[in-house]
Amino acid sequence: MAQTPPAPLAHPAPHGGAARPSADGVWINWVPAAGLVVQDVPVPAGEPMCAVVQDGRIAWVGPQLQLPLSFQTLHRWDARGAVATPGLVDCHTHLVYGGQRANEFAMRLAGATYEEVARAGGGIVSSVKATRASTEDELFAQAAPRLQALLDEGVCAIEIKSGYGLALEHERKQLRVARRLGEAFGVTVRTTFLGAHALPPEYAGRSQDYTDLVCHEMLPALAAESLVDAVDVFCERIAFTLAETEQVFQAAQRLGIPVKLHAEQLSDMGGAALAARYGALSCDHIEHLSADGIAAMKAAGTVAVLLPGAYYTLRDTHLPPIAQLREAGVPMAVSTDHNPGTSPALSMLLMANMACTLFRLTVPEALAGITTHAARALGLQDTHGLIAAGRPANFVLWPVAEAAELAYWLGHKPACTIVRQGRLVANGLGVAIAREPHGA
Ligand code: DI6
Ligand code: FE
Repeated sequence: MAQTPPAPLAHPAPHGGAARPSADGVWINWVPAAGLVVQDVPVPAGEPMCAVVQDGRIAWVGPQLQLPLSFQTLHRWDARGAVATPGLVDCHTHLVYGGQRANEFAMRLAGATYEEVARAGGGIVSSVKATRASTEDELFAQAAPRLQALLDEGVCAIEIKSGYGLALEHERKQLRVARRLGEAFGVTVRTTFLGAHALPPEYAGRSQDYTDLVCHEMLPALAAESLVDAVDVFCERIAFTLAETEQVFQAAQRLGIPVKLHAEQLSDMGGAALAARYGALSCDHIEHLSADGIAAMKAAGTVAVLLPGAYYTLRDTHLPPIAQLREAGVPMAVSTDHNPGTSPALSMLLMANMACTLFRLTVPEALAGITTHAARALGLQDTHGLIAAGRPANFVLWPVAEAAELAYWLGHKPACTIVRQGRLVANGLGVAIAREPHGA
């Protein structure tokens, strides 16, 4: 199939990135959120912590009083007792799309179900029309403020899926916009190819033909352009069958690309067990996940990604099997699932709140869910999701008295101080350089 060679990616950087000041120095006087900080020496309870940032990476983390001599002369940033978390990780989003779907929100309020809206020609396919009709620059301009809203709340890594193009050139457009957003905003973006999201109208009744196109043309072409960090499928009655899902996974495997799955959202399709057999990074939604699915995920080290925004928006009542996941020791991540149909959510803290209130996660589980486990769901467990030596400096200082406040407030965006990719990108706390020794 003849393709116009893609133009080189543009690199406009009006949104931060290298223009922001370096965060190098010693960050003193903060309190770690439990379990999210790996210190280099043991820390007596209540002792203020400090982290050394050098060349944009964390060089050392530990109690302030034990700061190694070699770092004593670096300048200091005084966090004045703020609570620190790693940079948040939003591990499941459909952030790049044309238009919006408030009309469907109204239809559902009038009684239509998500499946009915989809079968009536709304749903994903209506976003496909708007996405196909948009240029790369238009998609960038529409997604930018959404990304900014997430970044303002401390997101330092984000997954962005395709899946509203459903044809090579339009899927490419979405993935290129995702990459450009990462570069322009100075944030880690992991792209996921979700060509198997819905059957495009021109393939109506020809599901196998479209699956073949996804496997044999779209995925190999986009992978060759380095646009695909992972491959996802919507495995569902209204989307792709288990057999079609496996074909896509096989295509990903041939290219050495990791997989993840929209699994058991509306029904138990056996998708999680299949995904686990392919060593999936994550199975997402999983409201209808079975005991077999849980066991397979545990054995494969697959992360369970909980999406309370979609559960809430669809007014779902079938809870994911949280107690069983917890008992099995399957890591649980929490994400926005930002998309125009089922989760127009733009706050990770709100998702943490909903994960607690709707799904009964504990606060530490929810906070690990939006950091450590979310990083694992993207294969970023060695670089993101923990404050630890050797990693790029991505952390957030919060103006709260205790970490539980991060999941407690509803719809409040605390003015935080954010270090992203080693740069001070927001400073709501007004952290200033303090030159006194030991932050006295
Ligand atoms: N599951 C979802 O929650 C979104 N996609 C998916 O596979 C919904 C996408 C949409 O309605 O636009
Ligand atoms: Fe989704």
